[in-house]
Amino acid sequence: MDLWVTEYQTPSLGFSCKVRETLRYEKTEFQELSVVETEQFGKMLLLDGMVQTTEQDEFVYHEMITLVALNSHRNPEKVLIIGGGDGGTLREVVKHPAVSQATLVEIDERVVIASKDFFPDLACAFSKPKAEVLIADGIDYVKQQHQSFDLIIVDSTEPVGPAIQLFSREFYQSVYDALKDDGMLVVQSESPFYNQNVIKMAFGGINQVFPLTRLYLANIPTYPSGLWSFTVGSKLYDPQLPSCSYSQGCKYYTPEIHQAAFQLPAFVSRIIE
Ligand code: AG3
Repeated sequence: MDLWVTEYQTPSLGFSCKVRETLRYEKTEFQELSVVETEQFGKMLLLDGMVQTTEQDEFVYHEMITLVALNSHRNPEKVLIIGGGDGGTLREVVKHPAVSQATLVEIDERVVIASKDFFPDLACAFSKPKAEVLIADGIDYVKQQHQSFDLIIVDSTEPVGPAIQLFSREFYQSVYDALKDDGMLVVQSESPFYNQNVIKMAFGGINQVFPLTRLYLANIPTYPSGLWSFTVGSKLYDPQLPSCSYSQGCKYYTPEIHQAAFQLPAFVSRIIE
């Protein structure tokens, strides 16, 4: 038996991993969810055929989507995570000493359940005292909040299916209103090689709403092209300037990486000009 899983990253490019075992395959109310055990990256979670996380490289994404903002906001006490049902982002947030409460709002409970069943290193966050997990629509949840959070992190899938509105200007405006006066927003904004339109949409939308918008990069081997972008919108603090160097137990993030991540290749700068 030669079993492989392939994500079609573009219509003419596939990323394939040899599979030892299929651990779960289901159609949830919102999407198609699979968990496979790969030879190369350990267990892998896919939603609608797109790699979300793997045991071997999850640390890059989860450290980088959290620590850049957590270490540049002066007092990130209350944090909201939209999506991120696997728990990896939540794990990094609750570890940070400045955080006193982290709320995760995930639309699809089956993702949380898959994580509890197969990814103990991610799901460990759910039971931490600082963590609150809600199964709800993040867009509706954010609309009901007013100046309640220091930091909001959007750990979404690609802008297809339930996630599409998470890349709209209207949503960024509700996030702005849900943040305190010195609040920050971080979103995952896809690959500069294959998803330039998504970067333009995220960066452009955030830039219309927030006084300060910045893009930074990280290397994630299982995501399309391996080069991944994040966009920050900030009301006050410059995300490029860390005020705290917390990086305990990190495998990717360092204070130097924090600075370096904002140095953009010329073709990436041009996308957001
Ligand atoms: N969320 C972003 C995954 C995007 C990957 N895209 C792809 N494979 N085409 C990851 C969730 C991890 N907590």
